[in-house]
Amino acid sequence: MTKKIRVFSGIQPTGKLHVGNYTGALSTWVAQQDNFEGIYCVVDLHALTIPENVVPAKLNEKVWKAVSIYLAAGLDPKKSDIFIQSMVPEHSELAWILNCVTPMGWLNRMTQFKAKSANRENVGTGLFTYPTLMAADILLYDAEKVPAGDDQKQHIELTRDIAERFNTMFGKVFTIPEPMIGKAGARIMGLDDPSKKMSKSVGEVTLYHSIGIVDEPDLIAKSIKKAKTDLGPVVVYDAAGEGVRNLLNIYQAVTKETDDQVKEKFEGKGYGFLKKEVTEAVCEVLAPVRQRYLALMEDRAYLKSVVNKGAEHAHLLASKKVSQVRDALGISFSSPNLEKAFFLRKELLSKTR
Ligand code: AQP
Repeated sequence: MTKKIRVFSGIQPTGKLHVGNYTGALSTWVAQQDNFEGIYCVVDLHALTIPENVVPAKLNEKVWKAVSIYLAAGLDPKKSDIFIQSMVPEHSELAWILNCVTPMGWLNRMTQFKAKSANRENVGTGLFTYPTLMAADILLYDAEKVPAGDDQKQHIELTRDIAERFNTMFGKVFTIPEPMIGKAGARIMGLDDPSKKMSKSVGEVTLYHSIGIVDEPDLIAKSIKKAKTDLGPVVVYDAAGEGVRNLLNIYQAVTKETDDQVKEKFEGKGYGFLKKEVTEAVCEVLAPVRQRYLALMEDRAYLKSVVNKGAEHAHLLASKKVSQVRDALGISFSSPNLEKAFFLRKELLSKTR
């Protein structure tokens, strides 16, 4: 039997998960789950990087919603590990170590930091070092591929640079991962402003900005109806402006039709027809996900059993990797009471959750 390729990916529970998260990430995870050894987590520690947006009770709920969406989209916990990032403390430990080997100049170049820190008065250091936590997420598991949307390409390239730098300085510890970015659906833009990426946090507060993965079909239809199009009356495929291009892209990402098929279907057609077809195609894919999601949200015990199992395996892999890292750095000291401390912490957590 050939060894499966190990992949890691995650989504931040920062708002309303949208069709871009589905086409850019989730749908690839699901499509490849028989071929890959998948490790997928809800990256709640990343969601702390803009603390003004953190409302504890809401964050907790968003984490469970994201777990439900992973499962409702078709991830099978028998085939992939599904867990919550903060359940595995090695993510934070490795992130600190990687912060120490990452030059500030590398982080300064990150376009997502520039975009997310712009017009913000208080920018936490966590937002600046977000990419090193992401590098830790990936490198902890020796992931060979990282399926993600186009916006994460720069962070995955940085992860490769950090891993190579560490390996050169302290010996070969990390596998160098590769980005796995699809074509259609790797960058879905906002319906209300197609010059900007569709975003979870914007979608949560701005009606008709996004298509939520578990939005009601009526809301999806209304949002697409209100989507910005071009000035001309009909679709001109090769010269489509950003609004029409975005709708064509969404259609292609959910139907998997070829460029030629999409062109033939919409060339010279009015925007009303385009919007109707996009709505039907999106609802066909997302309506069953919504049904499964609603049922899963009623079964917290099952969700907990899934993430417990996923975290147990992830923790095993992560603790091995951190031991290697500590050995390489000469800091392999362990507290004699570590196991007892972990046990106590587990007890406390199970009482508070
Ligand atoms: N608009 C998008 N089109 C295609 N893929 C996208 N992804 C995100 N937005 C789009 C992909 O979804 C995965 C999870 O994203 P993330 O949680 O890491 O955060 P993000 O890229 O910062 O996503 P958002 O939606 O823009 O969140 P907020 O609003 O919280 O900042 C990744 O694979 C990402 O590429």
